[in-house]
Amino acid sequence: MNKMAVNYEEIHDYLIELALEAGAVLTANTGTSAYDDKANAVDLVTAIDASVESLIKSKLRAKYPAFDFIGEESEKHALSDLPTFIIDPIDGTTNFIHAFPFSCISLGLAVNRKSVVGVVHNPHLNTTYSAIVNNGAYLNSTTRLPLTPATPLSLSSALIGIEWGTDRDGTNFKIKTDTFKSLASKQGAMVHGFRSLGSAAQNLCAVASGSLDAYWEGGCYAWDVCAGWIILQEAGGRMVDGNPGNWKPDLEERTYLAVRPGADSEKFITDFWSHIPGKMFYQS
Ligand code: LIP
Repeated sequence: MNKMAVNYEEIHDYLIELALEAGAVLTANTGTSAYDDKANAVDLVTAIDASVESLIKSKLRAKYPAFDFIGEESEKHALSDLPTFIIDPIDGTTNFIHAFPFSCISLGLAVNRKSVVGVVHNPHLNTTYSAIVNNGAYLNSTTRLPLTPATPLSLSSALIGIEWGTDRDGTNFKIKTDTFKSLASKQGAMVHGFRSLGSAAQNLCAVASGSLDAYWEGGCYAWDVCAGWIILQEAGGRMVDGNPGNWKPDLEERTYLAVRPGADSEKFITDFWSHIPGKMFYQS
């Protein structure tokens, strides 16, 4: 286990500073950027993703040389116990390309493989969600999360964040679409509805705020969830595995179910899991 002394508050404030700086690049370029395909024609990346990551990486490396760094565009490696910045320079790249105002900068710090500091900044809506472990979660540094009363959870009255993801065939896609159908249908849970914000980090902040009851996804990575995870946890919500049965997922699990603060969360989670017909599998 790593015992390096780390000043979480200083890091939190610095990550906000970096996110605001990077935010100006996002607002100046959204909707105007050319893009490339990664794994397939719906897995998109722009030159701005790479340049924002390089800006943030160089500043973090200079100020915290002993820390490890994982970033979606340039540093994909396994997480260790070391203090590690885990960042997504643009979470919601498809939103960014389409000028749908839900792209954000997601900056997290993990220590001993757990998320301990998180900042999620959406420069289009001027929202900055942030948290430090054991210190609560906040919107724009002033308003404590959640924003809505933590009423009891129930699947039949839930508004749920889902994403289709970039794999559009195969077993994982079938499990997702069958789960969507079972949650939505009259014969199933008949939930109030689904929303897709197109950004894991923004979905997690919506659950932490209480405007979504839950968010379920398979296929995203540690850089998509690191910052949002601690914001959710500090708001009083919980993160479990998106596959049934695992109450303590890893940051690199790749399958996640986030649930807002509220009574009866265990029942809500087991009810939710009962609608998932099988196990999604993603390479770690
Ligand atoms: C995206 C996520 C989104 C998910 C996509 C992708 P990107 O991140 O935040 O929720 O459905 O598969 O991982 O690529 O915009 O940084």
